[in-house]
Amino acid sequence: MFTKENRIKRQLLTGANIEAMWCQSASPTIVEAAVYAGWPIVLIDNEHGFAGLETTIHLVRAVESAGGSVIVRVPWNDPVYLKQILDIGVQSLMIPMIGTAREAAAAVAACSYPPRGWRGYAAGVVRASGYGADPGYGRRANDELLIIAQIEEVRALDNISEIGAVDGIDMLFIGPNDLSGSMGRLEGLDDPEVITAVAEVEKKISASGAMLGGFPLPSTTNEELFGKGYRFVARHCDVWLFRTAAAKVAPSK
Ligand code: 3PY
Ligand code: MG
Repeated sequence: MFTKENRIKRQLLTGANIEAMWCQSASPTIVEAAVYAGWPIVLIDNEHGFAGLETTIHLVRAVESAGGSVIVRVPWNDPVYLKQILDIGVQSLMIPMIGTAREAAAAVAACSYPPRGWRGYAAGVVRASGYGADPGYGRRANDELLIIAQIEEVRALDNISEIGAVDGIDMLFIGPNDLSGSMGRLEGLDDPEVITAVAEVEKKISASGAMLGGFPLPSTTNEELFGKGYRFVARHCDVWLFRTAAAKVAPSK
């Protein structure tokens, strides 16, 4: 019988740290190749990547066919898009720009079947249940969710402990690019004030009870971040890897 457990959530709960490659390209071929190249987790970016819902389903199939798992960053904390992404079988979600506990709770409710939330129900026919092949999907779906809220605005900084305490929020992921922008220092990832702010956010998240994740500052290595208690780091991106590799062999260097 078809059953699908959230392998990424299991890994994190058993204490393993994870890394993922961002997918901006919307290319099923590239994400499939990434898994075969040793990236079992692909972070499909629907916020800044090109893929919408109908392409994302092909990206998910490509990653899964190679034996990998996906996290999808949705464009916004939008209950309509969240339920559609869940119905195509995505269990691990990253939601940008969460600034308050109320917004975090709304995200959890949008992703959860009643009584925890108000996700619309079509479990008998959606891809998430194997089009009905898994009659237990509706009962288990809430437990298999991994919800990652991004902390990336000044307005969130005083609310981190409340956001991290929201039932159903598993991880808080720092977005230093948007955080620097909201501080009036866009592209200032080397700015001492941005570096200090990120360090303060790291401390607050670690004290909140939620897991800590993030996109590294240029001055830090992934190993340093894991040493500081990060559980998830996503640094490399498919189109950047391709561009840098292509530039090395380009005829006009
Ligand atoms: C940010 O830095 O703003 C992010 O969202 C992570 O890429
Ligand atoms: Mg961001």
